[in-house]
Amino acid sequence: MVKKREIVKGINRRRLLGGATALGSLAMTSKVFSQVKANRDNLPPNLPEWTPDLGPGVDVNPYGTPSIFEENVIRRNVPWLTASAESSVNFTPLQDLEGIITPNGLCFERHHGGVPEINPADYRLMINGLVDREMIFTLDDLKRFPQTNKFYFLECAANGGMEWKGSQLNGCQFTFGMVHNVQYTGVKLSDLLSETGLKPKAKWVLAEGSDTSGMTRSIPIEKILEDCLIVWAMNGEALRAEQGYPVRLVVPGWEGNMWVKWIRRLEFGDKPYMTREETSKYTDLLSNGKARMFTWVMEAKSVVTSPSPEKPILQKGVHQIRGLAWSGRGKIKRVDVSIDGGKNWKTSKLHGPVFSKSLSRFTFPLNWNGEELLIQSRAIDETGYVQPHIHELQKVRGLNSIYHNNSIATWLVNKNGKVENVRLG
Ligand SMILES: Nc1nc2c(c(=O)[nH]1)N[C@H]1C(S)=C(S)[C@@H](COP(=O)(O)O)O[C@H]1N2
Ligand SMILES: [Mo]
Repeated sequence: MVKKREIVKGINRRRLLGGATALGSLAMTSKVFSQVKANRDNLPPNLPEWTPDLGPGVDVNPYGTPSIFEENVIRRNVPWLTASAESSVNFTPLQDLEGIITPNGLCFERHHGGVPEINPADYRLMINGLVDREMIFTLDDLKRFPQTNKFYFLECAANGGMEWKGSQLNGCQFTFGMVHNVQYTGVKLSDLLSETGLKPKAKWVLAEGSDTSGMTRSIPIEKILEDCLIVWAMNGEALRAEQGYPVRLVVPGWEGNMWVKWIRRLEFGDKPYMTREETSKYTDLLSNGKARMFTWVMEAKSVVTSPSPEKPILQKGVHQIRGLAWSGRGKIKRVDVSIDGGKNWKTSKLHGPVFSKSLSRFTFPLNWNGEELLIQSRAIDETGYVQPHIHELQKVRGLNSIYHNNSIATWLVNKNGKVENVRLG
């Protein structure tokens, strides 16, 4: 491998030349197999070429970025899925992540009307309606309350929606990547409400964003008082602009659409507000022509992140099946793994820490001799709920649904080690 330095926008990046360019352009599955060839001069017992190299020094990259060799680990979108880049979605590269934390730069984004740029000095949160005292808080006001630090997953209700009728997208990223899991820092909404007081008639909240989409959702008061947060930080730093800077709502375990970003107002009322997002959108059309609505909870779900369409098996022998599981009802209790399409199940190893309403990591050892496999995972949460088969969901909801597809996926491992997303009959 030939290596040279060049200055790109003041950042010294190590560029790969020749045979290694496949790594940079490694778009999706077709190129996963182009392995980078090692430069023999760098291998033992030789002194590798990087040893005498002092590197660019500490001032070159004041906000750190991943190694250039990781430039394939990025959010990606599906161009045909949405109308424009402003009203769009991209996906978390789950297949490349370890542990349970999603790095801030890799959290999938879903915007219905672009990303506003909000100067925190101009930020205000208004609380009005059926409260004793209507109030307006600055960001600094919010930070004077006792703070809480919590790990939660956020999953879009449409995650896996394209797979409802059959397998469509051949990637772990595109079929499961509308989920992320970060540590939030903020204030409990119940603490803010101890300042404003609540009228006995207050039963619902309207949460309103300040972006162009006019994002508004109704949330029942029980949920608001149970565990909803107003947050300003994720994974130890300020929220990213695309995740709602400077302040967003956190609705643990419930569909992502309710987690209003760039939140400007909470209005308390005595009934649901029946906004567009909970009547025409985020409802499921059933086969009898009626629609399910207010389907808030994200039920237990899991995914094998490796092997997966993006992570083929490269050699025979021992490997670790790795994956993630989560439930909007609480903690994951167990994850089962099958390598024969669900005929036989074995219990995987669940890695701590296991938080409530957070992603959890599981692994399962696999000794592969080059045979075909049908790999599946099945999550069970602390309430005893078992992740269903797609046919169980279709029986209840018909074939027109998009949202809340938490069914078991199947990865077909071919004899050459390549992996495909398939639907079993
Ligand atoms: N103000 C506002 N809040 C919003 C949205 C939006 O477009 N505007 N999108 C919602 C949807 S549909 C989802 S899935 C989540 C996505 O959060 P993320 O971009 O941090 O992943 O934010 C929700 N909150
Ligand atoms: Mo969403």
